[in-house]
Amino acid sequence: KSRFDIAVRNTLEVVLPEELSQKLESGQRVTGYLGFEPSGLVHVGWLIWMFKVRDLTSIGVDFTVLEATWHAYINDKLGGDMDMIRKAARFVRHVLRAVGVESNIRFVDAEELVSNESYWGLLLKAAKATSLARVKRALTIMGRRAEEAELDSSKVIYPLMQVTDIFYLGVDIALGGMDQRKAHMLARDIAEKLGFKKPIAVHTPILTGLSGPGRRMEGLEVDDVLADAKMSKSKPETAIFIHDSPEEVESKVMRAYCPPRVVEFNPVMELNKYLLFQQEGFRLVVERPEKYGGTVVYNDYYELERAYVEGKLHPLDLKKATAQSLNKLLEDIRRRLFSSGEAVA
Ligand code: NAL
Repeated sequence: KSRFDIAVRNTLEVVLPEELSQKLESGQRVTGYLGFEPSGLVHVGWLIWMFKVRDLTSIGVDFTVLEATWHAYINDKLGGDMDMIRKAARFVRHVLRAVGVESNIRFVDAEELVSNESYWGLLLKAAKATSLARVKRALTIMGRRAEEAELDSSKVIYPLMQVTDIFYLGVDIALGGMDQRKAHMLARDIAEKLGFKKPIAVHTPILTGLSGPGRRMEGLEVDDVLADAKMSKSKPETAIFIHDSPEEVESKVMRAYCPPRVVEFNPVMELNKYLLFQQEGFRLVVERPEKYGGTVVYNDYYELERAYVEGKLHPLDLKKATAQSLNKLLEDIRRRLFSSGEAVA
């Protein structure tokens, strides 16, 4: 596999692929980064970007992880308690290590960034180059709707901070879930005007929450649908956390939205596609009594998808097998977390 192939596997989009391949082939040092809001708990959707950080660092990208502490404060995480937010950020470092991210990585926090005096001038320049309407539309990057810009005025500053972070760190690659594309596209659009390089945006899939997409999706832009339907810590009933007990994982998967034959916004199928089948050599083993077709093994995701869409695999059987495999994956991560003595969030 080429470095490019490794960089783009399990992504939904790269803006632009040509820029990425050129950068990777240039022989120059390549930098990348991702920001996250520390919120205490880590759900399985985060494993998707963590695996991608592992991919990028494994091909030699120098990666910065931004612990977006002030951003979490603005977004009302952990009751706005900065001490808690900081602790939650440190915990995520241990999870990243347990996932196998070890080299080519450094961590910075938002407090460090904003303590630099040039940060604020940059933020004002980004604000000058951006309409209020566009900032409001970008609020989906905080998992909120545009109207929520009115809640308190710090919310309007958040998207501007995020693009400022990108310019300030001057990285080649901005990695994030698909829900972050409005920040990344904004950064790309105003970069030239402000004299910065355009970040190459790499977007990973967003897991649908366990209760399914819910509200009607007609007339909404795809990023707004994602922001609304995604698995989220702020809606705990929609999420599987890495510290959930095997019984909890099983009962959550068994209760999940999983319409027969439908793969769109089906969180159980997505767990297979974006997490389980992303592991080297993974196979999904579905154990069924002989009268229901007997045990069947799927060697790749598309085999599974075909069987599911054709109605050859019942949601209940899919759920059982998925829960079992997910528990195995989480068990490995938890074991490595425990052995580093950092099991408690
Ligand atoms: C992601 C977040 C915060 C700041 C960032 C800065 C640069 C690149 C990515 C960043 C967190 C993200 C979230 N908005 O809600 O998870």
